[in-house]
Parts: sequence; structure tokens; C-alpha cells
Amino acid sequence: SSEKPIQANPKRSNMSNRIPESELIINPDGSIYHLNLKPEHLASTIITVGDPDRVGKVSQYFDEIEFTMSKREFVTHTGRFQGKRMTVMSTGMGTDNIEIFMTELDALVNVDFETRFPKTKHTALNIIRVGTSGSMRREIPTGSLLASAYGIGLDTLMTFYQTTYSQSEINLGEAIQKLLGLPFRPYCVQGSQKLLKVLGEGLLIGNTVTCPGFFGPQGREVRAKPAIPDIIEKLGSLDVEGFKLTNFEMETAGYYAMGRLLGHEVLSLNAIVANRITHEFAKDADDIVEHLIQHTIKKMADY
Ligand code: R1P
Ligand code: URA
Repeated sequence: SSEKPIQANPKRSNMSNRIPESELIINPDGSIYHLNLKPEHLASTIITVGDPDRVGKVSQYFDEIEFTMSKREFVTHTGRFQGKRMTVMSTGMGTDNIEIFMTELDALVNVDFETRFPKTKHTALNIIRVGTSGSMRREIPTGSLLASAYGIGLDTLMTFYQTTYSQSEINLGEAIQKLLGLPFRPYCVQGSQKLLKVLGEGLLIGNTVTCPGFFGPQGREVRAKPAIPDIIEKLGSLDVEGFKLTNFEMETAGYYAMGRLLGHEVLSLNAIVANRITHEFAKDADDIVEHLIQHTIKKMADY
């Protein structure tokens, strides 16, 4: 159920649906502003990573690479793995990057760049995040691979979009707001159940907390004092009718919320490289990520 009906944009209501030049920015060569891509550069299966250097660690397994691009933190390789066309892209860190990434990715398939009108036929992409993450549970050690059933955003991105949530997502957000004493309600969004069925096989299934930072927002203290020093213990203690939280990172909830708004299948997969209860950081973090990359491309080759 949604809380408020989605409002028409007053700026657009008495105009056509043509998207102005200032809102959807297309570079002189016909590519989209930040990603620097044209529609033909994208496969419908998209693997995303935070670190630009991780793109090559995925595409090294491709039979062939047909296209590469690099702009800002957005590095793109498109090719084939076991005959299946895939694109691998880096996003950098944080949900603010994910907002740009998902909007431009969606525009590449769902907006006609010539007329600037949304296309009448919608294309849904399969988008899979292959990222690193910290565990907030003793029983989820480093080396674990975890698929996120839900993303819980402690950032404010979704304050700026008209989104619909299920009643249980709203209840969960309210419980976390109360638990942490936050001045706003965190947004909770379920990931793609279709992709979870395929990619979750053999992995742990968890619920991922997306934070607007790596240190204070995840309860880390280097020199600056976090405002909620016991955030790990608090989040770890949450139990809403058996629903528990498992891990921290910085993008998943943004992906899930933008995916729901734009109509794409999105799943976040996490290589657990830190355990925040045992204070351990994996010595073999690169190997853990490597396992997750191989798992993902093999499953998606058959999908
Ligand atoms: C922080 O170190 C970064 O690692 C995690 C977090 O979400 C954040 O982006 O993901 P990536 O390894 O995919 O970047
Ligand atoms: N990425 C995060 O955001 N947190 C961690 O603890 C590890 C990776």
C-alpha cells in the first residue's frame, strides 16, 4: 500500500511528455551525460561493481569484449560470457551514485533519444550488484557470500522520490527509526524475487543495511565519534516477526528503490569481507570477491 498517491509533475502536466535538454542530458556524440554510453552499448544483463578496477576482474572471463568506456567512476565493458551478452559496469560508492547510474541506465533503454519521449514499450533490465560488505552477525563470517532479500536505506535518497512501499516495508522502517532514534524513517525495499531464486542458490540470504558512509554510519570509530556508537548491536538485535538484519554496505537499498521506481529486476550480492562483531577483516578479500564474480556470471550465463 502506498501512503500518498503519486502526484503529477506540475511542470509537466500541461506540457507534452517530451523530456527537456536540461533534464535528460545527451552528449554531442549521442551518449548519455555521465555514463557516456549509447543504447547499443548495453546488454540486458548488467553486472555492477563499486570499484572501477573490479570491472576487468569480471570481463577477464568474457569470450570477447565488444565495447569499453570509462568516464568518472563509471567504467563499462560489454561482451559475451559463454555466449551470453553481458555488460559489467562500475558505479563508485554510495546511493547518490546509484541514483545517477540507475536513471541513466533506464533512460538508455526506455527513452527515445531522438524524440526525447519515453518509449511506449518498457524494457526491464536484469541488474546484479557484486559488492563487498561487512557482517553484523557473529554467525556470518568473512568469506560468506550473501544475497540481499531486502535493502534498508539509512540515507535520505528516497525522500526525494514518490515511492510506494508495502505495509510490512513501512512497519520495518518505523521499527528501525525507533530503534536508532532517527529523525526520518529508513526506506525498506525488497529486491528481485526472480533473480534471488536463480542467484541466491548456494548463498546465504540476508537483509542488508545501506549506510550513507563507511565509518560513522556503520558504527566505525577512527578519530571522529559516531553519534550512534552501538548501531551494530542495535541493528543486530532487531527481530520483527523473525525478520533480522545481516550486513552493512552503501548501495543496495538505493538500487532496490530505484529499480522498483523504474521497473527493473535488481539483486544485490555481497562478498563478506569484514565481521564487525569479531573485528576481523578478511586477509583474502580479493579471493572472496572472485568467488562471487564466478558464481554470478555462471548463473547469469544460463538465465
Ligand atoms: C566501501 O568500501 C564500498 O564497498 C562496498 C560498499 O557498498 C562501498 O561501496 O561495495 P563495493 O565493494 O561494491 O564498492
Ligand atoms: N563495505 C562496507 O560498506 N562496509 C564494510 O564493512 C565492508 C565493505
